[in-house]
Amino acid sequence: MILVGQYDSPVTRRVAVALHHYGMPFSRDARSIFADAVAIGRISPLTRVPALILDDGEVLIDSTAILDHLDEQAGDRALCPASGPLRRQILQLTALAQGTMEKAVAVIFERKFHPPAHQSAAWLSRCLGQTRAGLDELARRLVGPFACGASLSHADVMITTLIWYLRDRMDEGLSPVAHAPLISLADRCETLPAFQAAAISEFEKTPR
Ligand SMILES: N[C@@H](CCC(=O)N[C@@H](CS)C(=O)NCC(=O)O)C(=O)O
Repeated sequence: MILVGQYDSPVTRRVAVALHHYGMPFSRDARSIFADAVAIGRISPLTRVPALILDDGEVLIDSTAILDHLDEQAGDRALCPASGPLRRQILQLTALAQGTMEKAVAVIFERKFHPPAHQSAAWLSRCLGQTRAGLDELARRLVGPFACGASLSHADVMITTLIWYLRDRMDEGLSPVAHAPLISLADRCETLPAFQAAAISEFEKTPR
């Protein structure tokens, strides 16, 4: 399998963490969605990452759909049970963290693609508010010791890759006080072998 995408993409990194956690061998295509947009667009029609190229050449897109396939292969080791209330809880918390990432990305892309005079203050303020609301709600819903209880799940992975992204890219949004439980969960997860194996190399950190 080939995982397409750089690890500064929280959704790409969450697939990588799951692959390492499941012990599934894979190689990387770490070309950039910006510098290598044409090449990435040939693999992934929306020019977005992650994509996962399976051994028979089939290309899967979208982290949630990719993980759905990997979880099926992982069986009992899956980071989300196949059914039941815990599955619902994990999927909801993961969706909240993923949605929070999308609102942060909207802020970062507005600033990246528009010079300050052309940026919409109303849009930035809305997206920043949504980012903060997502973080507040995530902090409120954490169960402990992991996000949804006793074991690591996709929710922990998405929260951890999100926190890395926010710390790297935005000076506002993440509060060391209000969001302390999220930060300490992420710091703990970052020490686990699957996260360390998916560490972010210097070359894949987009300059601010
Ligand atoms: N829902 C998708 C989101 C994918 C996504 O937005 N990826 C970003 C990187 S974090 C991307 O490739 N953006 C490039 C673009 O939208 O032009 C997933 O979970 O895989």
